[in-house]
Amino acid sequence: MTKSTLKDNFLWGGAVAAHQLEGGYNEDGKGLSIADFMTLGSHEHPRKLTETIEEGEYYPNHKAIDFYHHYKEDIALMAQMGFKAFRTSIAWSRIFPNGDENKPNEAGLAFYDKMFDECLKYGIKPVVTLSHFEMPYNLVTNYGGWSNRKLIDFFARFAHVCFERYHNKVKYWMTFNEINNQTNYESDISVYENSGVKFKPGDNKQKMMYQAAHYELVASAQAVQIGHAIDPSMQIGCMLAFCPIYPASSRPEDVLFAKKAMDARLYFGDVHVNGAYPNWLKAYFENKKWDLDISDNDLEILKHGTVDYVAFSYYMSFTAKYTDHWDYREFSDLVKNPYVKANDWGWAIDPVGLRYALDWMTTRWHKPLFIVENGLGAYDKLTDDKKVHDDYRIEYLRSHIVEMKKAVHDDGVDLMGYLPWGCIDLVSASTGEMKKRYGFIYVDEDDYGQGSMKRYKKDSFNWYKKVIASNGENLE
Ligand code: BGP
Repeated sequence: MTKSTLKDNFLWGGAVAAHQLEGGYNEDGKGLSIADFMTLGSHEHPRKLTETIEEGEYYPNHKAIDFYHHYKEDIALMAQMGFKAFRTSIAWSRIFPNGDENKPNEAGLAFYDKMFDECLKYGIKPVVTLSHFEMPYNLVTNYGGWSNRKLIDFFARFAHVCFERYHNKVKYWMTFNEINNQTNYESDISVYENSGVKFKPGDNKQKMMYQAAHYELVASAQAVQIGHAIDPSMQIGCMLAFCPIYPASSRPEDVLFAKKAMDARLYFGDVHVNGAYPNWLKAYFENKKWDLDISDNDLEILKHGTVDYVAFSYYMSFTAKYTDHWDYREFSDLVKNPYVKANDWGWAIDPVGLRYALDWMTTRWHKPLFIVENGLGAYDKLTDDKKVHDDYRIEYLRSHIVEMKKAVHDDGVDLMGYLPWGCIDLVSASTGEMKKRYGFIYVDEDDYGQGSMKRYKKDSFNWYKKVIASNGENLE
């Protein structure tokens, strides 16, 4: 047999997040999280962020796919596919229902013990995100989310409890999911999901975003130090949403603008990896004359809490055009790329962009990389004989794996693993829909939580099983 491109211990598997699949939103002492206040939306109508749980509204994360009660069955299916790793998050409000308590909720901790044990039983390594769009809601109402410095301590306590409790079971961690998504600060939902910050009219959104992000970066660096002190064998990474931003043309202004737009979206990685803000951003803050709360002690913490690896999601690329300002705005500066197609939600399908991402990050950060999300959201049809013929998903994943292998083989990228998003169908983060499906496993449930909740293997299930068994050599 020829040697495969990917290393022998390459982590094949899949990824999910607690609030998008667990359900059980108020069971065993769980507190309400920000996701519990997000209604069902669609591609056309954004999800509403309500102040209370309103009658007559549907909140899809309350039930999700009820993994809280189905986890054994679901993990058994993942084991059948040959998963080496399973990425999920720990719902912060299961452990600290209000976020600001001194003592954790034992029932919440016990759930993750059982769930991780179930993974380990099959040799599946848990890969865990500490904060994935699901902070306790009390931290929003009583503290203003991450606009408040106090959250650094609350997060440190949460991280400490998780590392202490699970360090023998979980070796791969990430601090904040897609921490850089909030650079899209014109979108209320992005900043709310990342930071629990709700804007009021007249707020300087951009400044508030940088402040909240700073506290998160400090909290992340602190968590890395806490984790390493508890158990140096734990690998603690950051997690970025990587969307290459191509220039719309070879016009020098477009090229420079696209570069600056990428810097703005990815400076988080510079801070996580280098332990310091990049020069351009220091200059930017100075020129803005903002009175940001960034202390010398914070900068020390950043310096000593650099990450072990960089994890990232990759779904799509963007293309940007310079107009009359150098501040990149996701809402107004993006243009359609004529060279790539898009899915039904308008997300560009660009496998070459994945190789670009891997190459770009390796050149810039020289760290091991971990693909912890990638996939195609699509409408699936369950046939009368309970099959799902999702050849479009197979094609999407295959083409991305081909480019991923080129990045390893031709560009020398140090890649830890590949964990496609939503390995089992779950609630969409952006729209709250069930019908935007990613899974290898179909869950019989509609947007309103109706259905048998039965699980069915899609065609992609057997395909992915072969991919894993051959360590990525058999993609047919
Ligand atoms: C990322 C999030 C995930 C996930 C994924 C797909 O931004 O980290 O939580 O949901 O995107 O997005 P969506 O669910 O909106 O299709």
